[in-house]
Order: sequence, then C-alpha cells, then structure tokens
Amino acid sequence: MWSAGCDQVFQLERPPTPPVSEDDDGDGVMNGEDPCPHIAGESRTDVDQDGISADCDVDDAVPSIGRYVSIRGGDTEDLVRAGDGIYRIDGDGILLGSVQNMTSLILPIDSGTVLVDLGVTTMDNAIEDGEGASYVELGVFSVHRAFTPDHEMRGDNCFVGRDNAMPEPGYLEFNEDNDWIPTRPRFRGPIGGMTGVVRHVRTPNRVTCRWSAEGMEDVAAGFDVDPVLRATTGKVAITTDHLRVRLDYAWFSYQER
Ligand SMILES: [Ca+2]
Ligand SMILES: [Ca+2]
Ligand SMILES: [Ca+2]
Ligand SMILES: [Ca+2]
Repeated sequence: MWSAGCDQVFQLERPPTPPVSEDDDGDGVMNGEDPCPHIAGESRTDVDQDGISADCDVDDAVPSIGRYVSIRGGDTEDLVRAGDGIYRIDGDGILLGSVQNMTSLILPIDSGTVLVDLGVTTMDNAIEDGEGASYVELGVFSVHRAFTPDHEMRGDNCFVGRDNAMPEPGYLEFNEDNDWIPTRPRFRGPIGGMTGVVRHVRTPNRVTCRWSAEGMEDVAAGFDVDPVLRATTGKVAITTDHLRVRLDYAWFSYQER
C-alpha cells in the first residue's frame, strides 16, 4: 500500500507490463488484435477501418485512436496518478481511491471527442464504513482543461454515486463545464460490492453516461453540449470520492484535435 509521493515503492511492486498477446475478454482474439479488447463477442463492424469496432469506437465514421489499459498487477501505464488516495495492487487489478479523500487517474490527451469504458468493482466506501460522508462517487471527466487539486475546471463529467439520504440512493449526476445539470436518474441497490462498467462518451454535441452493473438494469442519461463549448478539448480523468474501487481495465477511444 502506498500514497501519492511514494512512486518509488509502487515502481518496485510493479510486475512486467502484460503483453498484447493476452486475451483479457476471453473471446479468442489477443488484446493487440482485438477491435474491443474488453468486450467479448463484439460486432466486427468497422466502417472507418481504424481497427476499433463500432461497439467501442467513439465515432465509427471518423478514424479514432484506441488505448486499452489492462490494469494487471496495478499497472496504470501512462495514466497519471493524482490525489491523496491509496493505490494498492489487488490480484490482477488496482484498488483506487480512499474513503477519506479524492483520488484521480488522468489521461493527458487533447481531445473533445472521447469514449471511456471502465471495468470496476466498488469496494470500501465512507457511507458503509461509517466515515461520515454524505455521498460517495466514482466520476469520469472529459474535456476538463485543468483538473486542479481544488476541483476547479472539472469540465464535462458524470458521476455514479450514492446518497443514503434519498429513497433511491443510487444516482447518475452530470456536470457541463463544471456546472450542475438537473438530469439525475436514480436507482436502488448498494454502492459497495457492485461489479460493472461505466461508459462515458463526450462528443462536441452531447455527453452521455451509462452504468451497467450486475443484477440491475442499465442506468443511462446525458445532455446536449452548449454550442459555445463545442470546440473545447482537454484531458480525461477517473476519480473516486470517499470510495475505493477495484479498477480492472480502462478503454479510451478518442480523436486527436
Ligand atoms: Ca480478446
Ligand atoms: Ca473483444
Ligand atoms: Ca472504427
Ligand atoms: Ca473511429
């Protein structure tokens, strides 16, 4: 276990990078050849011939870049780690976040057209662990130009969270360029121990987010991007707030500016 600032310890614990010759989704196609390395049995539709199938391409009409981070043994590859949370290797994945603070993984790209799929299991959290937080959240941010430690300039984002004060405590929350959007679908179910996939898509016209968890119906919503913000580009980030998640993989599909 280590905290930000103990990079050296983390490096020592890091095993060799998993080869592209592994088959993480078990569909018989090795990661390096797989048009969606995290989705088994995806469609083979690939209109723009960029090697990314339509099922995980941010735009299958325009060539995109696909980047798969298989977080085996805690390896986050080129994702930048930030915040006070704990990163701990847990089997093949990484435990990201802490119940006290906010933790982030940041992909420093310059794009306004981004798809992010995260394979996660929610673990310890400040609500169920009695740490006194009123909510816990897992967030995916895109186009946030700064992502400063004080949480300014967060850009477009969605959160999968839980607020126990509400009758349906689970929620999706959206913010456009850091401004709260009233759309906030709610759902039942625990926040701890859930295994699922967060999909966040940001195009110049729309932001959508979907939470697909085992044992419940998918929850999805979105909002149209304000025209004055359409040309905005920036980084992508994954955050946890008062919550620890086991992160198994991250898939990014995006277009360079
Ligand atoms: Ca595969
Ligand atoms: Ca696949
Ligand atoms: Ca494609
Ligand atoms: Ca594409």
